[in-house]
Amino acid sequence: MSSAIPCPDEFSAVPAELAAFRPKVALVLGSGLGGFAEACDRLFAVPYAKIPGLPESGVPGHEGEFVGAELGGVRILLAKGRVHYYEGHTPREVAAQVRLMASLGPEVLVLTNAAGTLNPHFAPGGWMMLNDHLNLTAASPLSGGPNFFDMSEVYDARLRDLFRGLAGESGLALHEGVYACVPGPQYETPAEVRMLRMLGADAVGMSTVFEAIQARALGLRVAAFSCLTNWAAGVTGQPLSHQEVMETGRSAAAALSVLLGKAMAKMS
Ligand code: 8IG
Repeated sequence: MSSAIPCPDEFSAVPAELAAFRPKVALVLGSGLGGFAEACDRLFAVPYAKIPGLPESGVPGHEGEFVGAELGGVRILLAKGRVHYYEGHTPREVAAQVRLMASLGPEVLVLTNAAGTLNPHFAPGGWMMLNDHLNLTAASPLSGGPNFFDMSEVYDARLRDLFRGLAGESGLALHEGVYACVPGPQYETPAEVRMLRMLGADAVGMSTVFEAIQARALGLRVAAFSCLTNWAAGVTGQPLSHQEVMETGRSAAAALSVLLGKAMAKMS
């Protein structure tokens, strides 16, 4: 059990309900995945805007609130919405949400995102569990320390075993692969997509990696999932739309809810 990390001075006034909550699991919901919250028994909600020190998002589909809830009899803290590097926030600001959640003492952080698929065997509409990442932003939330942090197992192998087993039992096709994080905000050119495939990436997106780095540096065990919403540019010749991303996310959220619900009691 990881002990609660003292809430850093950067959050001067955390609303009482949130400050007193002791989640076992923290979960960040990405684009279009906010619907997951409906699968949980909601205890309270706190809009990000009520938490001084937390940056605010302006992207549609990122509602911007913490929800304290129960799922499978386990306390879970949901972060509905995140801020992104491409909005002009620093990597440290992007990871502020994780530092706040970590201060409440969860053992596990589950990160979700919407991403483009680069792997011809991973069709849109499916889920990919991250087994590693490529940080292609040339930036880090740990700038200034801790330095030389070990990154040999960012995405916890035991959690991956757990999720792989549960997905198999429930007939959910769960791919596993490498997520490349790019700065954005624009999508890739076809040449960039070819480059990413040569580098060994299976999916590409603009989030998650700073949060995973921050969480590991604070001693949390991390699992992460990409909802594959589109073929990356140039794979099919179709242009990408944010609308399509949101719709695919909503229907795929149900499948992940089932998986997380089953995993909840076993994540220790
Ligand atoms: I959803 O194809 C989603 N996010 N960079 N490329 C990048 N980010 C994405 C993509 C994509 N799809």
